[in-house]
Amino acid sequence: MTVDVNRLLEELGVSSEGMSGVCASGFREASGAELETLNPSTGEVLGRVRTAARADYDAVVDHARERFAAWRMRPAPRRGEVVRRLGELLRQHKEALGALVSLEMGKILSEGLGEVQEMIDICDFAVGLSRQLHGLTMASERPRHRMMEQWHPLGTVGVITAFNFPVAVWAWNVAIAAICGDACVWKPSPVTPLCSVAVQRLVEQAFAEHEADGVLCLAVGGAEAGEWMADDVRLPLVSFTGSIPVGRQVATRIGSRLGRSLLELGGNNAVVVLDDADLELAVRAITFGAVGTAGQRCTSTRRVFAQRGISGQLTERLIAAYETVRIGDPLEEGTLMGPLSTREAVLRYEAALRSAGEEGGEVLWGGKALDRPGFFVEPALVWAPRQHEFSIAWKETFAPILYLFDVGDLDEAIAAQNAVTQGLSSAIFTDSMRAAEQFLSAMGSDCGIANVNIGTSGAEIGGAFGGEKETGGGREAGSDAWKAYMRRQTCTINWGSELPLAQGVRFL
Ligand code: UN1
Repeated sequence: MTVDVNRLLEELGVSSEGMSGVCASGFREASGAELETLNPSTGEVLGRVRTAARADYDAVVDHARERFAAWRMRPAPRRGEVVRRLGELLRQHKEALGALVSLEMGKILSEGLGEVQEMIDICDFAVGLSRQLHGLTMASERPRHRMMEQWHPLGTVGVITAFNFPVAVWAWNVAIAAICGDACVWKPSPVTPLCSVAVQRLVEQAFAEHEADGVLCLAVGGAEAGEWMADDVRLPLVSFTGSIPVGRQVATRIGSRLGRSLLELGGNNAVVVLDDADLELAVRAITFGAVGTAGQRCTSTRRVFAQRGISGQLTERLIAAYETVRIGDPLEEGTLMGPLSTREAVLRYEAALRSAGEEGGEVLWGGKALDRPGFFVEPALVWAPRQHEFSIAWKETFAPILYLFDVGDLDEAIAAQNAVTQGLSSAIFTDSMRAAEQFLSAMGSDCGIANVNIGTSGAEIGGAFGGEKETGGGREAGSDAWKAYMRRQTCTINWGSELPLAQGVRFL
């Protein structure tokens, strides 16, 4: 299907003429090197975006910091009104933005639209939350004293996002940070700059209408711009979504200046399938988890631990499901798997499958790059030997490769699942209440997300999203994840006429 990128950009308010001149932020033209973005379905150039040079980046951060001074004094429910407007604009432009995500990132249209829906949902959530940034009142041990905590805006937040969710992860961070009273500077992935420019145009419209322009800024750039942010003492918090190796570097740099980091790094997510599982559900969930988004979600299913009684049947049914997966143009109706995002990703896919073969894995389905333009591969199902003898399964390969392991029982499955260094998402398929509860218990899954009878990917925004161990420990989106974007202040007020000291200390 031919979708004209210029038409999409125009619908989103971005003039294609100006593309080479954008975009540090609305108020300033960028002057850094030009970035080429490719259509992963064809390998052809989709557009060019000028990156922020160091001077542009510095000006953008200073600008956002100036705007923060006023923004933090706007009452939170009034800040919510601006985010509500952004949500309305996203609703209006859902089709065009969803299609642009599909075109530039390569996920199928229904997932592109789903990603924009996730943005709309988090805006709605943030609007409600803007009236609920509650603190506690604590009982003071001293007479005629009151203790309370309050939450204040933190400052200007750096948000570094990945190519695989080029717009939704930004929204999780920024919709919440904005109602919390923070200003933000966004550095998107250099693989998907057009998506970020389009979102920034909608942001500028919503925020200008409410006299809040410049609160949310954009600085397009590559790894170097990420380092500027990590080292930048003007940014009290940097939220980073990306790989574990890069996250380690980012966290180390932020840590050395004693800044705060919010990390959402890789996963190596497993599904446990017990003998009593509803295989219909398990097969659909595993196929979506492993093949959906071409295996490029941090929540993608990478490992399956199947109990021996059903492992043969499960494997057969997975092969049958994989046979029906149509690979192709992500914008075409009926396609279930688009391309990988880059040529390098195809090489990493091939290298992982070579290692799997060398270590005794057997490819049961797929496993080859497609001989056509663009970065297409087949989804791969790999029968794997024991996990501790199969080192490739300990790493996250951002591609549709699924390793299938046999296990004897639930304890063995949980131990194998938890053995890896990542800890993002996990799932169990069982009809046994006891097994499900054990999986969710303190001796169960060690991941930030643990599901029963649904897969590892596709979390809703209402929960806190993130994971343990090398996944980085950060939590974004719903629940009380907003606290990461604010500073907590504990206040004790003496309304009496004496000065009793705490802990019974006597002095003077
Ligand atoms: C990511 O891959 O970085 O749970 C985020 C999911 C999506 C978000 C994934 N809601 O799969």
